[in-house]
Amino acid sequence: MLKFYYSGAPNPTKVALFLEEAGLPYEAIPIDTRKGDQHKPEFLAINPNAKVPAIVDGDATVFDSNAILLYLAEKTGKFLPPNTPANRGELLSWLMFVATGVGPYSGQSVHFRHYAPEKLAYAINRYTFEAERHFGILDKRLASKRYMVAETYTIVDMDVWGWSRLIPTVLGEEFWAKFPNLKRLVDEISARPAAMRAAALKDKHKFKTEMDDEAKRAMFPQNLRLAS
Ligand SMILES: N[C@@H](CCC(=O)N[C@@H](CS)C(=O)NCC(=O)O)C(=O)O
Repeated sequence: MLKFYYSGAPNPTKVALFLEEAGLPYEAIPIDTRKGDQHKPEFLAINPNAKVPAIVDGDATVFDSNAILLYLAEKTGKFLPPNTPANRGELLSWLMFVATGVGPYSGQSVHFRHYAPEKLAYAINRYTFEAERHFGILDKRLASKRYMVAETYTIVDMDVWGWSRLIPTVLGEEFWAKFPNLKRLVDEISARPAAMRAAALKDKHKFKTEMDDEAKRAMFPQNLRLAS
């Protein structure tokens, strides 16, 4: 059975959404990143980048949420737009846009707003500005389209859902008012039974919630260099 290495964070949750939507049987294996599971040799053999999500599907090992979404969609033939070069181009463009823009800027915005030891105005401004700009581009796209690519619900919508549903944490609750079209898509997907199951997956395991010294060492290893 497909092994899914996960935590309750946004990147694993979008893969959980695909697995639930597609009805693929899988074994969910918790990686508690606040306890440092991501750095264990057995997990590094699966994802040398020490992050979740990752999957092992027979002899295929895939890491990085966007790569996994594309791999699973192509393998199953599900949640892809009609197979034309134009749709394929759009699919790849928006997947890469989320992978290289929405995800990293949102992650850094969360880091500097909520976890950095100092409230650095420059960093907070830089990353909230860029995260907001990226969500604005998604919102504009969705002003004239029900879904991100073609006329159907695809892996790009799942990808967008992963981080967008956390806009209150990334930017602040008040920001929803700026992205009404994106909110419409997020609300539509969040109401799907598969999305509810994906979001609830984190409750199947007791993940550590404290951001104590052990968690900071595991998740922010750059601090060790500062301390030495
Ligand atoms: N580009 C990767 C990013 C993965 C990533 O940053 N995962 C986070 C959870 S959303 C993680 O594992 N954090 C633990 C850590 O950084 O130690 C993807 O899209 O899968």
